[in-house]
Amino acid sequence: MKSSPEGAKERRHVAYTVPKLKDFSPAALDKAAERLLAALEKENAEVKTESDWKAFRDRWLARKNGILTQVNDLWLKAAPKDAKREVGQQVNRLKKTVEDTVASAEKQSAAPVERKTRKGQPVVSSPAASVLDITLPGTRRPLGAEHPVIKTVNEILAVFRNLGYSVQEGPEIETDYYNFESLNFPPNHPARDMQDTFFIANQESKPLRERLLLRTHTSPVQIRTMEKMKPPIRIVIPGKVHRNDPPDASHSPMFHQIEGLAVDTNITFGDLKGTLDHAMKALFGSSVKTSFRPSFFPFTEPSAEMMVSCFICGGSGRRGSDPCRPCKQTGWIEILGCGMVDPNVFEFVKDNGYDSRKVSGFAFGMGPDRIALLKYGVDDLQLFFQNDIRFLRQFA
Ligand code: 2U9
Repeated sequence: MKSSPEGAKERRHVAYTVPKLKDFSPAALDKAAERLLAALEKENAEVKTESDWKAFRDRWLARKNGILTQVNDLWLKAAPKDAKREVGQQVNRLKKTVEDTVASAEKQSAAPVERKTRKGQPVVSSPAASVLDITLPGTRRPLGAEHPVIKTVNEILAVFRNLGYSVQEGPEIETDYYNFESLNFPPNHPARDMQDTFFIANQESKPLRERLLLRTHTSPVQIRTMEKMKPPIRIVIPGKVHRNDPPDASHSPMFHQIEGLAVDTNITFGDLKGTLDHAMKALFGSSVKTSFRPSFFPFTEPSAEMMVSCFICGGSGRRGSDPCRPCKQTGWIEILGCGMVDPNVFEFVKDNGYDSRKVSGFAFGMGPDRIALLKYGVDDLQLFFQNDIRFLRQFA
């Protein structure tokens, strides 16, 4: 109720009063009810502040001389016997409407309560918030779930934690030194092209090894860890990595890796095979077999690729009468690359006890996105990164 003088002038000339009824016919009653409800709507719209609301409420609901009380007296009590029931129903309907209108008017009239946010800015909230109607349904916040790739990463990390490995992580934006040079990729060595990535701009003024890029593998974290921790170490390193590859069903400019490193006195290739064979049985079931075939990586010598017997077709290469697509009917799935740490790599951390005459180590690297594709029978890597809840919630 705007307390400005002109509002008063405007309301004064149209204030509604409850008329005495002479004609109690349904039509006359409807007419009278209509006029009353019109006045109610009009006055309700004028309720702006709390005090407006109080005046509005009292005018319509006051036990003594409120409009509803007058209606009771002038219409119901005054109605002849045969019209009592009809008038009674009409008056009850009006009563309900008036009470609901007054109640809801309170909500929009309530003056904003001055509440301070933690940062001290005023929070404008209506006291309606204070009279919380707990019967109202809450705003259901759908509980998210672990992303299938993260679920796979955590399953793999759990296997190595149980073997006494600690999880190390590091920066996605790396220097040329940690991502390439310290991992036996000399400056301008063609092997670098196998791991082309995204280079941070305007670095030309810096020495090459300090130039920043998006890491192409999590191996830099192993170097950073060996600079901090003396041998023996057993670490696994999960994380996002980047390659300058166009996205398709099996490639993405951003994907995940889990690498591992174990360095101690007299670590052998046998330790590598035993450790990975155990890990694969823990991950894919005790019946899976592992097989290693020679390979090459700049930071390991000798190097190998490790296959596991297909955990989808059991190694037969067939699923019933159909060919097993995940293992391309070979019965084997290539899971990771590995090898004995190249002594050249230890050169970069020899001051911290990594003397390749005294210690040796093995390392491995796998792509958990690809393992998740196989595990969940998904044939398009992009589905993992498009954030389509309809797809992702299947893995909840
Ligand atoms: C240090 C020493 C050795 C990490 C290794 C691999 C083999 C490997 C691939 C897995 C999936 C890359 O994303 S992928 O295609 N990685 O096959 N990674 S050995 O060797 C290291 C790392 C750090 C200090």
